Amino acid sequence: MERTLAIIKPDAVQRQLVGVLISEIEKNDFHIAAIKTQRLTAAQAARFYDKHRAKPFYDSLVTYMSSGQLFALILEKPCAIKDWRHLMGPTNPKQAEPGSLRRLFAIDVQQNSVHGADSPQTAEREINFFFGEGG
Ligand code: DAT
Ligand code: MG
Repeated sequence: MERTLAIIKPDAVQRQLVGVLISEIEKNDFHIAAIKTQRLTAAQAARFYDKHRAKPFYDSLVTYMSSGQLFALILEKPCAIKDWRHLMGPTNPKQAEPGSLRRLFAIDVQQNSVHGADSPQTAEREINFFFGEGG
């Protein structure tokens, strides 16, 4: 069984889409192994997205990700990492296929409603970020 880290981002929480998104997660046969709600500080959001620090959108991304409550989840399924990325759709909702979560719910490329780890290494790092010691 593979594990991945998912986030229901502040734009989705703010629009009361948590239940709908969890319903999609369950319909697609992911097991929710853990879930927590948290509001990141700007410093925590900056650390979470550290690999994007040179990008032009980094400061705006950090402000947005620390702007409100989010939900972090550990999802379990065979091929959880790939399957969750597929269900989310690409980063930019305009490029997402119908039925993908970002196509259905995202506001724009930044406020794109959901996050998913992109590799086994990232999944372990991000699970540890939210659910590890001191998380
Ligand atoms: P993903 O969330 O699909 O893994 P990413 O890791 O490339 O995408 O980027 C992380 C987040 O940064 C993304 O969910 C939203 C934001 N972002 C990415 N590209 C952006 C852009 N061109 N303009 C604004 N925000 C962007
Ligand atoms: Mg990414």
